[in-house]
Amino acid sequence: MRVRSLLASAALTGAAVFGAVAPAQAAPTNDTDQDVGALAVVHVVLYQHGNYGGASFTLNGDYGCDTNADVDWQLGSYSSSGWNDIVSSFLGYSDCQTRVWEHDNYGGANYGAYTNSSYVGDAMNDKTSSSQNS
Ligand SMILES: [Ca+2]
Ligand SMILES: [Ca+2]
Repeated sequence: MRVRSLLASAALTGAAVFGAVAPAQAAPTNDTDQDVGALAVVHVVLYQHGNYGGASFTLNGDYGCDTNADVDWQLGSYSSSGWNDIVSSFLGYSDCQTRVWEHDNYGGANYGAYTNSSYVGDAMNDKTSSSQNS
């Protein structure tokens, strides 16, 4: 029940964020805000516990990541989705690697970028507030 309501809330938030992007900017450019919820191409699934356990939070978009190290997709705050300071592991998809950040808007300590991580480490456990996919 808790997971279901989190995802529903995330989908609504993501739709609002995505709707703000003009169609002309929807081409595969860098630093594009991610959609959240179970839609489109999955970039990364973040998990509440280590080893991909507990509740999950999915970030996605209309297309995947390219093969360059620069940032393709990002989400500057997890707060509106209810996922601030929860993430302990993640699984990447669509050629995306993930870097998680301690604070909103890619501030503080960071971990990554990795395709998968069964545990983000003691320094970043339950601290992720924003993330970037490259
Ligand atoms: Ca956790
Ligand atoms: Ca944090």
